[in-house]
Amino acid sequence: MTTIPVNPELTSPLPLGRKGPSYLDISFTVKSWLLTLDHKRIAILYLLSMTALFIVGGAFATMMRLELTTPQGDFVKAEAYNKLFTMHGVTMVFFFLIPSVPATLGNFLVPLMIGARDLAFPRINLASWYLFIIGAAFTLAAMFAGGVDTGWTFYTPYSSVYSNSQVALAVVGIFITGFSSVLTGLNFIVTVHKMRAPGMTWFRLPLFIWSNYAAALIMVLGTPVISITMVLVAVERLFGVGIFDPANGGDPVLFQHMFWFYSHPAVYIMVLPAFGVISELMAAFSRKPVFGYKVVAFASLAIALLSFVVWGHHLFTTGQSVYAALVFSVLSFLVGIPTAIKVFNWTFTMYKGSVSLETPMLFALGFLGIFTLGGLTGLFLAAVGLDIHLHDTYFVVAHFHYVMVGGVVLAFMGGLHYWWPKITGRMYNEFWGKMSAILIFFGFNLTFFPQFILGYLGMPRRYYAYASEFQVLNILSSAGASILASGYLLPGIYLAYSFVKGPKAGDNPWGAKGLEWQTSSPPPVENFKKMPIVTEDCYNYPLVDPHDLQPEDRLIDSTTKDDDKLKEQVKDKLS
Ligand code: HEM
Ligand SMILES: [Cu+2]
Repeated sequence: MTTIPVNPELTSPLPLGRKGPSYLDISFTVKSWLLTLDHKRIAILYLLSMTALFIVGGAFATMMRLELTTPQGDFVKAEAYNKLFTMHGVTMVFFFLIPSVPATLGNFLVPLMIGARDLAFPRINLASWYLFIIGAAFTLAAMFAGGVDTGWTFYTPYSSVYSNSQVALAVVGIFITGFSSVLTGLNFIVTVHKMRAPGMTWFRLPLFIWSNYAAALIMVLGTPVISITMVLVAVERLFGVGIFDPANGGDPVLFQHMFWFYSHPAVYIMVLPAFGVISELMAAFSRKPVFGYKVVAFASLAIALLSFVVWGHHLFTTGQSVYAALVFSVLSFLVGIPTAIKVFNWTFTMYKGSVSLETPMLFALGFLGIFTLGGLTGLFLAAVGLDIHLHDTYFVVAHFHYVMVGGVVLAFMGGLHYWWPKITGRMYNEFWGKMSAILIFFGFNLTFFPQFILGYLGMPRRYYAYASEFQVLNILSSAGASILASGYLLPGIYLAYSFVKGPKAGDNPWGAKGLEWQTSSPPPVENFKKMPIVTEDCYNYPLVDPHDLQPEDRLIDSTTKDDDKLKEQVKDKLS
């Protein structure tokens, strides 16, 4: 078993980490944050910067939905609209969805969950954040310098030769951010291999770790491809070398192969860590081990591998050969198998469990419904014949928002609420949390479900104006978007309030399993005061009726100075 050299000072059995400052309290200067090597602080830096970028991307979306409430272009003209949807897509995909769960929750939790004191390479972790910020700065600069109008997919030769917008700046930004992603992936892989606490065998790893590990493999193997692709676009653009432009002897479809060879797996960089969050939530709020633990773990790896061989389903309408289309279609259907296994296993986890519907679980249930619909509509698109009809319509827009925004953001919100007391040491307001989950669920469906119908009826994507027969459904969609936006804004308010004034949370407010709940909230700098030793499988829940766990039980009387009393209190709550 792997053992880690432990500072003898840290092995003294301090009671529940009440002594010694937490990672938040140790020092609060700007310098201590910007130069921190602590994975927990770096996670917070990511959380703050990604929230800001999410707001930027959201502002563009608001303007698009405003434009689309009427059939004519009243609010912005065609060119401005092209820039809006491009910048919305670029910000959301490259700077929010891809890094979101791994860089925030993953960064915070991977070391804690495996009983390590940090990631394997803390300095590289900090460097990853700086690369992310520099990349984002370049791309934002492109927006302020006049915007980009190619769509987030940068299809050539338009992007490489003909567009006169700020493509070069934007692709440089994406190129730099790619390094951040590769370094984070490497850090996770090495950490999971090398830093597990004694007794933490591979098959005792929480499923959140398995899914982040699988996503890290994709990050490391796939990201260099998109980075090279972006360099090639810039080279053709700046130096006129014929790579993708047929007028110069290039091949525009080559770009699509390279782009989707990364960008399809990338959807699993987004969604696998989200799957991991859902596994943790299902176990904790059903108080049962995840049904079929090993199958779910291997399903993550299977998804990661299969994700690399289906990119051609984005090229069905490019004149690809019938045989290629057939193979890509069949392979795409295969990805559905491990994914469906996960959905079934989460559902079985709830069966005969003691399910309690706290905010994180509401988000998880919303995820299950929305993600399943998103995945099933992927099967429609993977069927070549249907895709010829649905390609480049709003059906595709609805599909990927169901999986990515519905799936990933709901899981992210569920995870953020679940681990919030651990991250901040304080409880959020349950009533407002539930309100947010409900608003997001209804707002989301009202926004995107009409788009399935619009696409099926033939409304093309990426247009600033449309035939007037599509107006009713578009108004519904815009109305839904404003409900959705309010659902996203709420947590910004009550979580910020909780951080300052929320009631103090206990070390394990949910009575959950997992090493992260065995240290204090918020954790000390070195994560654990005592080296944890793992003696049982994860999700080994004691048989307690969770309905006995009242909201007050989630809080510990922090005024008690008596450590033994505190220990008793925690024990009572856990047994
Ligand atoms: C698991 C999460 C998934 C995510 C995050 C995801 C994401 C996306 C995205 C971003 C697009 C739009 C690309 C564009 O802008 O053109 C897309 C399109 C597509 N997706 Fe998915 N997808 C997922 C699952 C699936 C599955 C399971 C399948 C097949 C079984 C699938 C099949 C397709 C196809 C065929 C298209 C192309 C449609 C077209 O452009 O005509 N997707 N997906
Ligand atoms: Cu794909």
